[in-house]
Amino acid sequence: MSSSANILTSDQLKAAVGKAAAEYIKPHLETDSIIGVGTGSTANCFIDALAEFKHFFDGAVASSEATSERLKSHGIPVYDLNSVVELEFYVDGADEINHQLEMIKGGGGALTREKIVAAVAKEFVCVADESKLVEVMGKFPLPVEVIPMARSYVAREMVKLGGDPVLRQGFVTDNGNVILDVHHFQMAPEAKTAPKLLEENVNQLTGVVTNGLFAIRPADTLLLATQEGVKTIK
Ligand code: ABF
Repeated sequence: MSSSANILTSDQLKAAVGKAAAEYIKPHLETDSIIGVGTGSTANCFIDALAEFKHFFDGAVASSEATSERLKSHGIPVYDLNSVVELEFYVDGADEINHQLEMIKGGGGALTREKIVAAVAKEFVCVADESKLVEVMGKFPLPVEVIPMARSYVAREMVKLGGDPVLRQGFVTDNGNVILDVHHFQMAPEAKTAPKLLEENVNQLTGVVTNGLFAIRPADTLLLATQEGVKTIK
């Protein structure tokens, strides 16, 4: 048998980390607990694993319509964030994450709702496979959610900041806005486009709803699926 037979596929890594996240939060669940749940294929694996424990907690807040549907299909009640005071955990994937646990998110277009739910949660648990862990972020284009009438203005400002914006074609967010995917930002710690600074500067532009950098509020915990197993990084 060749050694490649033992290499886990991307789907197997996602399934492993989804299960690990459900097990990570399980000891903290109370019958009245509400969990924040993210969007994407890794978050979907978490939802599927969480369903096994659905009798140990009350319900969830979803970061997208797609997640809401998936939670409901498992019989997990979905709450509006405005009716919830506290979320112990928010579990979600990322497009890139660095060693400071700062992330680029929003490849799936749900960045604004993801950032809102994350803001309420006490602990942000990022679930990712090892392909997402990088030294310097920026290879993955930074998603920026923009009010439609501000699209061209914000695109010109992105160019001034050194980025290369591309309108995500045929895509409207759950909030009725458009996404600019901004390429070529180099987010080295000493750069003018270092993650926290860039997050702040892009968010200050009129017409920007939010951007996909999660650096001001990074993840608290990274569950990283590797070929050697799931690692917990704080
Ligand atoms: C969400 O899902 C996003 O913020 C990110 O864009 C994406 C990652 O998706 P996947 O887990 O499918 O790679 O968490």
